[in-house]
Amino acid sequence: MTDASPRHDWTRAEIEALFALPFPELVFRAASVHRAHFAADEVQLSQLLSVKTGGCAENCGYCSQSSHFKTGLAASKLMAVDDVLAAAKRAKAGGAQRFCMGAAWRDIKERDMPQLTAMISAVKAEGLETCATLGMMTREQAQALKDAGLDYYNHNLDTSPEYYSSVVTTRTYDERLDTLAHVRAVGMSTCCGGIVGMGESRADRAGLLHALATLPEHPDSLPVNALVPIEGTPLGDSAPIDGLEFVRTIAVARIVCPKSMVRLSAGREQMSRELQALCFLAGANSIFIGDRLLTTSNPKLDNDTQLFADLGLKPMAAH
Ligand code: SAM
Ligand code: DTB
Ligand code: SF4
Repeated sequence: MTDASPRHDWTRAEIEALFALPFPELVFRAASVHRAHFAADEVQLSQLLSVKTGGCAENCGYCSQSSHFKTGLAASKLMAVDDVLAAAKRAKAGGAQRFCMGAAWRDIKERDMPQLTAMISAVKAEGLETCATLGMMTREQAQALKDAGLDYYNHNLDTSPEYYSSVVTTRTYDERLDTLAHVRAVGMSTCCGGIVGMGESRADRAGLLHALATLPEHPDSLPVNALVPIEGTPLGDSAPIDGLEFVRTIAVARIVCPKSMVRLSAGREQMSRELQALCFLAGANSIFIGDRLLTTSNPKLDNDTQLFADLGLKPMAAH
């Protein structure tokens, strides 16, 4: 039987062995670990808003917002606080517990800090959990965002250390790890995961989960995104990941980071209800709701409400 206590000494060989288990055995083990730490019928609900879209200096090969690729996306400036607040109120009314503000930046510029801190404080005052994903930042900036009321910072490792430079060359894995260290140092919660379906191997998926499971603290939230192929990007023609392999990735994430909220993230619109149900069975216990992610679409709230009713799932109370 798989031990449900968190461990930080996972080896890659152990993680690869989990991936190689017979599918029913892997899902059974993940479902058992899930039940040791969570009510298996409860799902955490987050909602995204792109507060600054496009024109990004990084060259992430999956992203619609990189200025390196012609994706046809119009760039826009940082949104006004009132407009962000209005979107947060709509998200809360739709059932979101956590509101995540995303910006297409390589890193945070000091000149934007006053507007960011005002935005975070306003959303927090609405009674929502706050999350932001704004690129790299210094420890001082992390502290200022926390002081403004930021609960979570999303910063993904995206793939294995070895495959990383096949996807992005304008920053290093170590730079990602540095920002995550700043987030932990100021006592903020981390949201950190990756993307599958970028042409990586199963060994790379194991490598990503190994990197996450051997962090000094496991991510509080662990998003597993299925690549949404964007025309004009280097990964725009990628074939979709096999559904069963996606479920395996969720299941292994649940086992190696047993207390994390494992989020079934981007790519849900392209998945059948049955595939999503398998993901919940394999230990996913968080999703994005609302009909938009950052620049791409997400299932309509009515469809998710119906899915939850049909599966007997309910929203998790905010932490
Ligand atoms: N610019 C910041 C950064 O990269 O950290 C924050 C925003 S960025 C869009 C947040 C995350 O979204 C990325 O790390 C990546 O994991 C995910 N993402 C972006 N484009 C995606 C796509 N086309 N399909 C799946 N996930 C994607
Ligand atoms: C995460 O891991 N996935 C979210 C959130 N963190 C910021 C973003 C998904 C973006 C999907 C592509 C888009 O809509 O642009
Ligand atoms: Fe910029 Fe983030 Fe997109 Fe990379 S993923 S290009 S850093 S917005």
